[in-house]
Amino acid sequence: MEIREYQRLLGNVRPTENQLRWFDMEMYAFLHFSPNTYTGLEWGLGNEDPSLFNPTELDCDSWVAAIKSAGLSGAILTAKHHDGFCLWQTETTKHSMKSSPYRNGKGDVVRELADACRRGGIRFGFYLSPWDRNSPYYGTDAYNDFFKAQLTELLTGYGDVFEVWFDEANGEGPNGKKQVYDFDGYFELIRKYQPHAVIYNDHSPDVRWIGNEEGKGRHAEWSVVPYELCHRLQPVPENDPPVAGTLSYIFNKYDTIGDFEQMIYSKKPVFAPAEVDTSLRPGWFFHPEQSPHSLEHLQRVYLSSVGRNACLNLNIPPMPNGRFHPDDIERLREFGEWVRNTFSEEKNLMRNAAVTVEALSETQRLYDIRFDGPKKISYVELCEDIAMGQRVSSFAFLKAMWKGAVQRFYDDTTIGHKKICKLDTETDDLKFLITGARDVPHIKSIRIFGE
Ligand code: FUL
Repeated sequence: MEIREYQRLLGNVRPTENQLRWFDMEMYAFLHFSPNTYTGLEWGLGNEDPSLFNPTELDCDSWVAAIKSAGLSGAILTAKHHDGFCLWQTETTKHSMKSSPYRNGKGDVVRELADACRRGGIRFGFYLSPWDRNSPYYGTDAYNDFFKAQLTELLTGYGDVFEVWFDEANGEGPNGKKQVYDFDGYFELIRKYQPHAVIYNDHSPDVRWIGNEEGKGRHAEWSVVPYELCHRLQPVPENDPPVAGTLSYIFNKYDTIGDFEQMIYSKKPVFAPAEVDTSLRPGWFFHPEQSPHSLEHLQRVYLSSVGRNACLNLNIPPMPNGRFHPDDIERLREFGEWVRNTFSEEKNLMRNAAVTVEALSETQRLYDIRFDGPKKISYVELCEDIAMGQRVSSFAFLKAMWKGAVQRFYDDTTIGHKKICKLDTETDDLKFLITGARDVPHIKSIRIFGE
């Protein structure tokens, strides 16, 4: 296949409806809550006494209020972490709320959160750890049935689910054995009971890991990546290889997984966008000696996730009493305020700009944006119409100078669902130049923020 033709093919790999809906959520909360909250561990051992788990002041409506103040649009709770303790009324094990003093063994944190999310108008999702350090079945075939029974309870008993989160930590179980997970079987149950949910997994067909837990996105973030990363979806069709080769050496952590130079070795490109998961505090679980990250840190994370063609899954760890720490509540509020103020429609300079678009070639465009006077520009937010595929591979900003001269002062790579560029410049005539694209570029919106 000709290089140009293969580029066009890559630029036309389309997202599913579920992925488009997920992308538009942009930011949601992660909630790590388990016996670890009481023991100070990050990975529980599985032999914790269930009576430790007793969030006497639990109030999921207050969680939802704090989550909404940060502008987050959903919440994903650790229904079960690696220690195996279940935060719902499961029939599968006694290592659960049934053995906790909370509400005399009748408590159900999953239900309290799912109901609070519905009341507050945000979406609900759950994390269910395949690695289970408590289950006696772990390391045997029976474990996959046990896990599927847990999954089925969560998928059928708590209303709509927007995302199911599986990590791939796979250590020893109580019998010292490792488990071979039946991910195909797990995915099938999710499709059956929650057809509108996306699945997060290191190798997921829907949403993949960004490759680090520090809140950092890639400089060039392509949603279209080698199928070989998401190999559990279905076998690669033998007679359908755009370009033959193997990508077994490429993993989510690589910076270049979606670049053309990598994609030419893939047997099949797929649309599998990235999620940035990171914590408001250094740990995933609450530790009294830790503090929330600074507002500046959260701003950088926002620009590096939502602003780089990914969604942000921001962890907020509840305290042992079941409340968020007041410092966390305050930081979330400040962050939400910053996003709302900085990217407010009122500050969008495009509202009073005159724009012309010129097609320089099939894949190159020049947008000339003229304001009614010199403007200080802090950020430009670009969105592609990714329903058609992700296409732009390089772009630049230029500004008009004295006597018709033009200065090129900013160069970048991909756009995708959303790209936020920090400019810090002043001009009355900004030029947005698309220098490369995999197929005809479709820009859905341009917003320019400043004064
Ligand atoms: C990892 C887990 O091992 C951590 O404990 C945490 O849950 C993180 C989000 O995923 O794989």
